[in-house]
Amino acid sequence: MLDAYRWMVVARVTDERCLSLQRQGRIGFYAPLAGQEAAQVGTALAMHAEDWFFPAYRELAVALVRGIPLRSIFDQLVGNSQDVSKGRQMPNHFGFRDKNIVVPSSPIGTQITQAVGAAMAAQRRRDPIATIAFFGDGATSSNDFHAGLNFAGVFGTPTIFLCQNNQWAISLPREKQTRSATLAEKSNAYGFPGVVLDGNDLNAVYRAVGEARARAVRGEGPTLIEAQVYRFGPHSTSDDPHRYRSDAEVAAARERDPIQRLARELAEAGVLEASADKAIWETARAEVARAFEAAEGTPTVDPLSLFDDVFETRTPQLEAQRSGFAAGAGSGGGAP
Ligand SMILES: Cc1ncc(C[n+]2csc(CCOP(=O)(O)OP(=O)(O)O)c2C)c(N)n1
Ligand SMILES: [Mg+2]
Repeated sequence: MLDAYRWMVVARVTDERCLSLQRQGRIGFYAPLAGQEAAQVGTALAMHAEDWFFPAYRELAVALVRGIPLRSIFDQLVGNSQDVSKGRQMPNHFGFRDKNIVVPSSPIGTQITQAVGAAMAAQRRRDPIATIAFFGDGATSSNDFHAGLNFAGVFGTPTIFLCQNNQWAISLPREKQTRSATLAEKSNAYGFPGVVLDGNDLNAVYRAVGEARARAVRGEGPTLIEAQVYRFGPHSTSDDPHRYRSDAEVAAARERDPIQRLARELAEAGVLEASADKAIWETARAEVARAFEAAEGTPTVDPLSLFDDVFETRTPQLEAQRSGFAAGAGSGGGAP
C-alpha cells in the first residue's frame, strides 16, 4: 500500500507540473488525471506484466506503475528525439510496446473494440492473459462500447472494461449521458457481470480488478467495472471547466481526495509518519523536475524524419516533397 501511495503521489506531482508547463508553453497539451489516482494505481497493480493495456488518454499513473520511466513520458510530451513515437503522436498519447501498452486512439471508445479483438486472439492462441480497456463515462455512449461489450459477452473474452466514471465528458455531466442508474449495469444487457465501486478506495479497486482478471484467465469471460471518481482538473489544457461546473462541486469532490484518504489509512495503520510522508512528496517533486529537465534538454526530432517509415524506398513524389521541405526548412520558411 505504501508503494501504491508513492505512485499516486508521483502521478499527482507530475500532473500539477504538466499543467503549469503547458501554460508556460513548454509542452503542447496535457490531460490531467488528478482525482483518478487510486482507480488507476489499484488497477495497474492488480494486472500482470503479460496482460495487454488499451488506455484512453488520461492513464499516466497506469503507465508509471507498468514501469514506464517518467523520463519517457516527458520525452513524448516534449516530442524530442528520444520519444518512442518520434514526435508524431499527439502529446499525452503514449504507447510502449515493451510494456504491452497500446497507443491511445483519440476517437472515443475505439480502444474498447481493440481490447476485445486482442482478447479474442489470446483465446485462440491459448495465452493465459487478460486485456483491459480504460475509458470514461462519456465513452459508454460510443458505438465501440456497445459493439465491444457485445462481442466480449458472446465470445466470453478475457477482457476487463475499466470505466473511470469521473462524472464529466468534457462539459457533459453524467446525468445527461444516459438514463441508466449506473454505468456498470449496462453489462447486464451483454450477459456478464458489472461492478460499481468507489474509485477513491484503492483496496476496493485492487480487489475488484484482481477478481475480474482471475475470472478472465480462468475462461469465465469479461467484467465491466465502474470506478466512481471525480476529475479535479480541467478536461485537458484546452478546456475551461469554470464555464460548466461550480467551484463548490469541485471542492466537495476534493474532500474525497484518494491520496488524502490513503494517507489517512496508512497513518492510522502506523506505517506513514508525517516526516516520511513529507519525504515522499519531496522525492517525487525532485524526480519529476529531474526527468523533465532531461527531456527538455534533449535535441528535438529531426523534421526530415517525417518522411521515413512509410515506404521501404521513398517514392519519387515523396522524395520531391522531402527535398522541397528540406529547402524550405533550411531557409526558415515553407514548413507545413
Ligand atoms: C468519437 C469522438 N467524439 C468526440 C470526441 C471529443 N472528445 C474528446 S474527449 C471527450 C469526452 C470523453 O469523456 P469520457 O469518456 O467521460 O472520458 P474523460 O475525458 O472524462 O476521461 C470527447 C467528447 C472524440 N475524441 N471522439
Ligand atoms: Mg468522464
